[in-house]
Amino acid sequence: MWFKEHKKQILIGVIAVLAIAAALAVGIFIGRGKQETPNPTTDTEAVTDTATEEPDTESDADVSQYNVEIFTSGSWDSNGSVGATYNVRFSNTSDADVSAWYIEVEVPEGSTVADSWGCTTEVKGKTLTITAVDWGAAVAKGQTIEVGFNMTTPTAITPSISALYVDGKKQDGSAAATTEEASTEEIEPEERPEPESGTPLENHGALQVEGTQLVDASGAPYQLKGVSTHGLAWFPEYVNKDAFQTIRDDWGGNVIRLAMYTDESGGYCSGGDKEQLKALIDTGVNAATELGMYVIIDWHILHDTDPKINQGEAEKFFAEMSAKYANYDNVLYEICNEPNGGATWDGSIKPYAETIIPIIRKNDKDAIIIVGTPTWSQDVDIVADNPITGQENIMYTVHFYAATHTDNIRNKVTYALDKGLPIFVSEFSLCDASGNGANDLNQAEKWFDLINSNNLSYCSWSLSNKAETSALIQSGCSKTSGWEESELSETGKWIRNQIRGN
Ligand code: DCB
Repeated sequence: MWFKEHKKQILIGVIAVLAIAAALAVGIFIGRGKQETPNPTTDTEAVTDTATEEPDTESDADVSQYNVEIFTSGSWDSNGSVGATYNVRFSNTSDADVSAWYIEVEVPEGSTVADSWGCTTEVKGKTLTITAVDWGAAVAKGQTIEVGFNMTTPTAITPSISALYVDGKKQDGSAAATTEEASTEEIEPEERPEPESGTPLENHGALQVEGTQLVDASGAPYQLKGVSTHGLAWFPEYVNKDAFQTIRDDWGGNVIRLAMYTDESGGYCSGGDKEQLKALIDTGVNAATELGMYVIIDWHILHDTDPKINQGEAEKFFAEMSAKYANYDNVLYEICNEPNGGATWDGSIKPYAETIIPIIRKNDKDAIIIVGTPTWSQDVDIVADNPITGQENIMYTVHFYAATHTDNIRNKVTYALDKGLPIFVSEFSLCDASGNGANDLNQAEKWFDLINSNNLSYCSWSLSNKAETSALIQSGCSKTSGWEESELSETGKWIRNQIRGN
């Protein structure tokens, strides 16, 4: 990445090149080394990682810089394993305040964290993610903060920091490498198949967001109505053109959402076959395109509660998708299905979105990008108080399961719309939040009053015959397209009527 900027700078002028050369010469790009433990009473070595942002080559010689180190301050034997207290010291030597930061540290498999202060921790495989929270998260310029935790490891370790993220931006040398890897200049944009004439896409073209409203190429309000697949890895047979055509012609739908789980079994980041999953997306995108339907590529986080947990993979994935489908006016990107657990808007989701959006924008200047919201995509009120700024064509998800989510979530939607937040109902069903249990059609009606009176777009969960209430196809029916009404579940019949406007 910085190499490209070099090239650009060379074109811009010798002075800028000299400035960068000077900056690199003093080592501001990346420094990494060891230093003495800051606590003389400890017996373990301290490791310092210095990570700096790229020099700001555009305006002045303003160089942001952070210094992060991790060191132990005491260890003990813990039934043959090693327990230790770890401190993470973050110095904000940049000239701007920091509001969120986290680091990744390589640890041996089987490491467990007992308690922490000023941060939360999560061990996944060999990666320990330490996220500053509460008093640890905001670090004013010039300030140093120390957070800590106790961890048990199978063997004694000298921890070292592999990545630093500040306000959603990766800061260390590997960041350049990751971005370089995620660079998609060698990906040829796929040629878009011509949609049939008279299709939704032919009639409405590239969509945009105006205020809270989705509008078509002519600026007229437009509502997307359709279905979401179940997990692509679990129900790949429904990703076919005939199925989508049934949704278009028999149901009156104009959008299909392709749900790709990231962390459940067979997920993109949890052992799933990446090439196979991308091939399914390609099948789905091209089928929808030939039918002139809109299609959402959904990075379906769920078990991985916080989008930043698999952020590195998401960066590469969306770089690749947006390069490949740059010529497709009908592709929408949904970048994090349902953040939950401890994932907050300010601390995780917004910084994540502010990283992913520019990656997509690099290839696709105006695609609709749909951003998940806290608490399984329910807290649109929180987002409305602090939306992403400086970006166009961004929408935010509200998801509901009518037997669980009622007035209080609808009130959030009304509040958010009043504040000007564009909302997309990219997933919902009529039953409870597990995707199962009895439907509450009374609550579902209330939801659709709200949806239709505000012209909100929606996708119903899910196009599958799984033996659960939210599946649109009866579990006894194995047809993967061309369903008779009698082959639809109670949910399927109700949703079909809704989309048809009956
Ligand atoms: C969402 C998820 C979606 C999930 C449905 C129903 O989760 F985005 O992935 O789908 O809503 O729960 C279910 C499938 C099951 C599958 C399971 C995998 O229907 O067949 O086995 O995913 O985990 C929500 C939505 C809301 C809430 C909780 C969940 N909530 N959740 O409000 O508590 O925990 O899955």
